[in-house]
Amino acid sequence: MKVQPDDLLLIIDVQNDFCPGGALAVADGDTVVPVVNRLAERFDHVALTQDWHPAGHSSFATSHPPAAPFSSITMPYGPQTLWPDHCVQGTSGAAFHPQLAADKAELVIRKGFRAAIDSYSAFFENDLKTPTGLAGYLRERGLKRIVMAGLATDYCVQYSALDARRLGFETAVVMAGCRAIDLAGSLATATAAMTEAGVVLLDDIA
Ligand code: VGL
Ligand code: ZN
Repeated sequence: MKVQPDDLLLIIDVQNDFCPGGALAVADGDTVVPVVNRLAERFDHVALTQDWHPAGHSSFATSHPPAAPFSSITMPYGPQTLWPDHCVQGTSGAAFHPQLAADKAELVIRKGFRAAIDSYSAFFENDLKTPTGLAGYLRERGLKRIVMAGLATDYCVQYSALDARRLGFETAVVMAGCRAIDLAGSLATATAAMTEAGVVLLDDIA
């Protein structure tokens, strides 16, 4: 893939809580940092997402005793996996990885800040209809193609990529810059769903 001036690199949730030692650590999550930093040098437009939950968020298992982390419940908007408390607003776990080249980003989209609803996608919350504003930003700025990388492949990256396709954006995911949570085969399901939706899965961008 040749990077064009009106492409956006969207770096998903490269935050301390998704890296080793964090509250919802993704295996080798920190290894995406040098990859996404290298990608960021190639793009004229870079945006970041930041998972940003209030304490006591409804996606936390601790809000639904005695439910265990990684179990699933039904919320008014559908099934919801329950997570360990993570990315609580203002905590060091919610901060970007210290080596992430965040300065170049022209936009930071925070998501999951409504107590009653989770948000995996950079575009819509998990009710699939409350928008974050990212699509409007992209349209107003004339950015038509989105290249994504970050954490986690099978959750926030996947849902962001599927929504981007649904909204009509050309969408690619750079797999070298992603790592997965992989709950019960969720990585294989995610890559199949993304391919089916027309998301281009790239190994890397040289
Ligand atoms: C994520 C689970 C809960 C992600 C965020 O960034 O993939 N996963 N919150
Ligand atoms: Zn979250």
